[in-house]
Amino acid sequence: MSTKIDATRITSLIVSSFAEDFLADVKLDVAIVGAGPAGLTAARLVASQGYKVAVFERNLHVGGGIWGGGMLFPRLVVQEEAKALLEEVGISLKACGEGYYVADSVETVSKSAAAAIDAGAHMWVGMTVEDVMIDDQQRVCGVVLNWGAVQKAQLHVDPLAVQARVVIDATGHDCDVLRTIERKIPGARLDTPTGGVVGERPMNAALAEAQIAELTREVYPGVIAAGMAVNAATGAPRMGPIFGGMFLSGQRAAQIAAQMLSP
Ligand code: 48F
Repeated sequence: MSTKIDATRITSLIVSSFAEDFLADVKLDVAIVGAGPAGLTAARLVASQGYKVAVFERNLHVGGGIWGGGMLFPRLVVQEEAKALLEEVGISLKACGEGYYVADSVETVSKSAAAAIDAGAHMWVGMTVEDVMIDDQQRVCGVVLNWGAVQKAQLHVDPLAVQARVVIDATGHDCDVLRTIERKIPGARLDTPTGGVVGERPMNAALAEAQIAELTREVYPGVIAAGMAVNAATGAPRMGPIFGGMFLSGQRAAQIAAQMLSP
């Protein structure tokens, strides 16, 4: 039997499928903001434990800073400590000696995203988290979403809210969720050296990679910071195109989220 193509049937399939899936995500265990290496790794590892996880990414594509590698050379370097996290999703690594490995950016994004989806995480692209929801104790209990295109066009459009027991700020250098909390919750104290967003320091790859998994933590009640977001929040240095720390931070964020969710 051949399919009879009907444009309005296509429209209704797109709208009804979107509505059905989005409504299923209005109450989540974990909302992950940002689909870079830290967010994708956290998504895979929390979803694989059976939790309901969604990733919200403001761009129409996932992968964050992986695509551009170092200065648009689409390659990334990882160190021995992170090797297993890439290999377990099938990413081929070229061993370069002294504990260095090189991965292809396109393969890394594709396989990291596919593995997160296969583990049960839902991906929402083109959606910006523009605010958080708080409860009466000022704990973050969800994210507030708008279309990335609405934000870019600066349209006056009210957002929609999604409840989450845990939010992971994996927004990279921006640490957008934490900056929103700092700006909008009077008296909010973040678990950082200053109680606020310190801002990332200049590059020190060795120090940044050594610290990042350890720094990954619940920075504000209900919010874990992971990846570059935790470095930016706590005043740690940037590391450039060595990415192992991002995967390790995503792994740590998933462990902390599971602890926060366990009864
Ligand atoms: O920047 P990104 O890849 O963050 P990461 O996982 O990894 C950092 C590395 O890529 C690189 C590095 C490695 O050494 O330093 O920079 O910490 O991914 C962050 C994602 O978050 C999205 C953004 O588009 C990107 O894809 N994002 C940022 N703010 C928002 C957001 C927001 N408010 N709502 C939704 N997505």
